[in-house]
Amino acid sequence: MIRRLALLLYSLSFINAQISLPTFQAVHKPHSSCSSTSTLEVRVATGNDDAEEAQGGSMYRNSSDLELVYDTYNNQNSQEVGMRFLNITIAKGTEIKNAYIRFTADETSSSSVTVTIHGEDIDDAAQFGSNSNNISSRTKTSASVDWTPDSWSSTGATHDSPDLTTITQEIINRSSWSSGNDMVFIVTGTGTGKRTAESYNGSSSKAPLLHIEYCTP
Ligand SMILES: [Ca+2]
Ligand SMILES: [Ca+2]
Ligand SMILES: [Ca+2]
Repeated sequence: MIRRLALLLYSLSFINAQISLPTFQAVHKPHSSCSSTSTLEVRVATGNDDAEEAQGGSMYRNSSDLELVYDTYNNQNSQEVGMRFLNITIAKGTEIKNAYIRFTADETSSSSVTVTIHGEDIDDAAQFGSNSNNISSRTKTSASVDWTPDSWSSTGATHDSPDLTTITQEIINRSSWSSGNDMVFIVTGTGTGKRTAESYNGSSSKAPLLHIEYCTP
């Protein structure tokens, strides 16, 4: 009886090994398509490529800074902030390895704040217009990333968003995405905290910078 049980267990473990081997290989598929990575960095390049939309919907495209996201100025209050990056020369479906937006502090702030970053779910994002709700009316990606920034304690210091790979990948994977299209990211939030970043209008050389690392075939 014991011998039969041992045999049974032995055959079960053999079958198990036969079954589990291909599964193991499928899970640990080597990334042979990604022999090296390339980096693309694109900074906001015109005044209307970064913008704030007031809680009431009015557009403010030439502000010298981008409050992420609460701004008492002119009752902007809980803003939606948009940034558009031109000429993203990455082919459709390319595997994204890392992505973030680098902000430069225009003012210091340590208030408690959490913001949410989405992309615009579109093939080729348009420049921000002056019509009401020009940012909030855009379709956002399913992917989003929450960000609770550390204190910004000196002006001119740079601060990177968390990894935005999921958002970037969703846009790059769109069926009609093509290399050279333009990409928009949108920052929203709740509460009355903020971090104040440079805009293009405040300092063109310190405007938000999109950094993407992607697989080179
Ligand atoms: Ca602007
Ligand atoms: Ca300012
Ligand atoms: Ca502003």
